[in-house]
Amino acid sequence: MFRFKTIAFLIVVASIVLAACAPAATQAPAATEAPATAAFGTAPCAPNCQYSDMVMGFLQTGSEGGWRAANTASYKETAAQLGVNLKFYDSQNDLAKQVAGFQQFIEDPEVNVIAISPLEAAGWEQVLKDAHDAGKPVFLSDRRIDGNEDLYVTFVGADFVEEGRKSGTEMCKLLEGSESKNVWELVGNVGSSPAIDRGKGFRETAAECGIEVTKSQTGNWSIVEGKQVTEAWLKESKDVQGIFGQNDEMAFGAIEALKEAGLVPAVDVKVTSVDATAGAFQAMLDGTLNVAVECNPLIAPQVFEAALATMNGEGASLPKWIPSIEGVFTMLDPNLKEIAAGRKY
Ligand code: GYE
Repeated sequence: MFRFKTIAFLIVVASIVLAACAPAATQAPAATEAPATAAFGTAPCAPNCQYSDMVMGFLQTGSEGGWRAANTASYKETAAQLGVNLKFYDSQNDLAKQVAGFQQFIEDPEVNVIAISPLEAAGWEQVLKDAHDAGKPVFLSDRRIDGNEDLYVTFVGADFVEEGRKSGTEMCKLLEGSESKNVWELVGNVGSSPAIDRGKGFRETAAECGIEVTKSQTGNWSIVEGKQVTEAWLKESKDVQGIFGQNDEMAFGAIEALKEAGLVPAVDVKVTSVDATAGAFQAMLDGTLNVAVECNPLIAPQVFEAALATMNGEGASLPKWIPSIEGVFTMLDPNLKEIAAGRKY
């Protein structure tokens, strides 16, 4: 009797000890809890994906000027530095080619993230849905699109409306005291978000000082077309006090046309541009361009960072817009030469 009690006592003690040591029985999840699904775009290597695991398909607009060249270099150089496998697609400023390239990357088994600088803002719904259905996260680079923001992870780029507002504010300062304030606008490619938004922002602040946009036409971001459009306008009328170039190249074209028409750019007719590439600094130092509103092309590091975070399961916590940092430069800036010397683009 005494021994059983001892054994029984020992068994009780043993079971208590064993219970303490045994791994907690995995509580079957309560019926209501859905299994934790990985955030969209999470890659198999998560949560320890490295840049060397990334194969990015990047759809560039084309090669329309200094800003675009700096943006393309930002992608190629940063990818090389980080060890990203970058598949670079040049859309040659052709929307149909850009859509075809996008579908190519959706079907390419190697590509695990897609970035695009959309030529136009509208018409991307179906392609983005296809990428989403294929499990490929999409990042908007430099230009936004109209439509359902759930179909892309984030937009890395500038506030183009604000760039337009800054241009309007600077043109107001330049035309202060001027009897007439007729301004001609050289617009980017029709349908693109920078063209739409810069025009909108410019009109907002320009109206505050009574500026009238009396002529507006696309110059497709190009120096040649910027010159041709301005030449044609100057044949019709010389009643212009300011020219708003939506990018540096079109403003350079206008400056040439003004000179050939016997007008002094930045004096007889004030000229402002957007981008602030090296060429714009030279024009300001030469005294032919009054103001350059910056648009930063060196955004690739932020796009790669967002893509890696997404591959590691953090896509859902990224903001829908990652803004780029930008300033305003004028030909009156006493340190312009030093600033120009320190610029990367
Ligand atoms: O201003 C212009 C380029 O999308 C912000 O495109 C970019 C614009 C830039 O062609 O120079």
